[in-house]
Amino acid sequence: MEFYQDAPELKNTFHSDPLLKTFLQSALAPEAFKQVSQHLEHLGQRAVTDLLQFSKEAEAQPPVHIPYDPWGRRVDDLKTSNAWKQLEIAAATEGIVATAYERKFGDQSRLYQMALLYLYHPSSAFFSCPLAMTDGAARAIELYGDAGLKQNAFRHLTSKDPAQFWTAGQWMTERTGGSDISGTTTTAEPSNEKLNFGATHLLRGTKWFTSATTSQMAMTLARPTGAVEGSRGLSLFYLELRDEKNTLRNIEIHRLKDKLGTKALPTAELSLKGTPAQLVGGMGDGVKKIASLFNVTRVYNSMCALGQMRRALDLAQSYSRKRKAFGKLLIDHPLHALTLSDLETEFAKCFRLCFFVAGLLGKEECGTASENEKLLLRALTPILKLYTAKKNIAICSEVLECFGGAGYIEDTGIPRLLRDAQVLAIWEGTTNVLSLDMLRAFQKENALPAVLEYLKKSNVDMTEINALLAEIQKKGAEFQEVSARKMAFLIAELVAASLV
Ligand code: MFK
Repeated sequence: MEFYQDAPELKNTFHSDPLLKTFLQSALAPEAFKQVSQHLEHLGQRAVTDLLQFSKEAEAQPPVHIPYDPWGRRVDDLKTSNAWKQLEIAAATEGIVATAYERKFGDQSRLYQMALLYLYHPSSAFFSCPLAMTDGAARAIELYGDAGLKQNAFRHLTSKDPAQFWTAGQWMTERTGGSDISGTTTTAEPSNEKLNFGATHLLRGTKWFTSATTSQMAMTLARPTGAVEGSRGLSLFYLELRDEKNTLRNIEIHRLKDKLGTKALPTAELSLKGTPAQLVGGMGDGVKKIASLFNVTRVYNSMCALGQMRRALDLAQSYSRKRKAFGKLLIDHPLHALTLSDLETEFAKCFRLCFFVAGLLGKEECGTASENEKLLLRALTPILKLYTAKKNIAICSEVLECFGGAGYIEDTGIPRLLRDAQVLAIWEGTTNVLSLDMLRAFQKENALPAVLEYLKKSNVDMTEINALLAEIQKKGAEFQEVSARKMAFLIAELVAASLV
């Protein structure tokens, strides 16, 4: 009889994740744990049944940009698959964003919501990306929005009703830069005319990356008339992309980006041609205000990396129990077993870090964080994001290898893990930009003492970090900058060790 290899198998991703269960059991009150675990059990089942199927279908039917109607009128329609729409419906009904704002379990609601995201992401074909921006926009509106935004947009962003649910885009990147946004050329001209949805300005400019351009609203940066050059002159704006007839509001879509991965996610390049927009939180401080948004999306980025690591490892673990080589299962080869066990150790470090930071975020949002916890959150957010993104790439690459040649073949689904992993190290800030953001937190907000105090209390071995800090003290600012990345990884390792 001919030999055919059995495929790896996925089981309910909540049941098959002892780390998640144990963590939540220790972090939540018994009644909260009971309710949360029931929901996660349900989502864990969907993650290996209908959602998994939708994610495969969405990947197989990527979005299409239709610039003109048959008669030559500019329409800029973005067609997405039915599966992509189903993933949005599931996100709304499962409350992947809403759970964080219902705050049913007070400051522990973020843990619940992030656990949902962690299970949802690997079977979402990156619908998690629009959700990240949706959550970030909800947070920015909570902090800076007026009553109108809170009653309207915020209510949609945090709805569990698919008919009411909105997603948001975050449009920062222009041709001049994604990391350095000081060269933003989009202008905002005040308008005396009565505009829709409380819009105050008309925006003109080009946005180079706008993910989830099918979203109903976006937060963006623009330079109001008369504002200074550089990032100091930028303000934060809210806009609704389409009018009642579903026509884009003076927005022209140039094209969809042909990306390395995240193929189901519509990411467009577009021009704003007098697009109505509402100033959020008053004039100026645009970067600072949009930071409230990207600090949330950075935690999402890490949770997505974590979910993806888990999925990759689940597949490799299953395969190692189905695939035989040299007369025995892969898992019975000590070297293969050790490789998997080392990857699990790396995953576990990321898991602890992710949920630690999610816990701090929940406390900050609910006003229960101490001053030191706020500083810890500020410093650890970029550190977590850069660390988990890199670990995910390394784990996905190694898992691909665990499948041998099959891991290199598209229709096994394994190569997509690696392609998609790569975006997480870029999206919402590269490793170096985030390392420098950690330094910004140390310098501008004096967050280093809070980090050191936390580490000291945790009794981790601080020899290496103390030596690095002493060297920086001696050699000065330039050396501090080139050491930023090393320091970020070192702190990530120490905090992870403190959480064992
Ligand atoms: C999922 C699929 C995706 C599909 C494909 C997408 C591909 C990728 C597309 C992209 O382009 S992703 C890239 C997105 N870009 C970013 O995430 C931005 C990265 N850059 C940074 O984070 C820079 O550090 C930053 C733009 C913030 C630097 O800007 P500035 O203006 O030079 O910073 P500055 O002057 O230090 O900070 C201005 C204010 O904001 C300061 O406050 P003050 O006015 O009170 O002094 C800062 O403290 C504050 N700030 C900056 N970063 C902050 C922050 N506050 C809190 N948290 C932060 N992280």
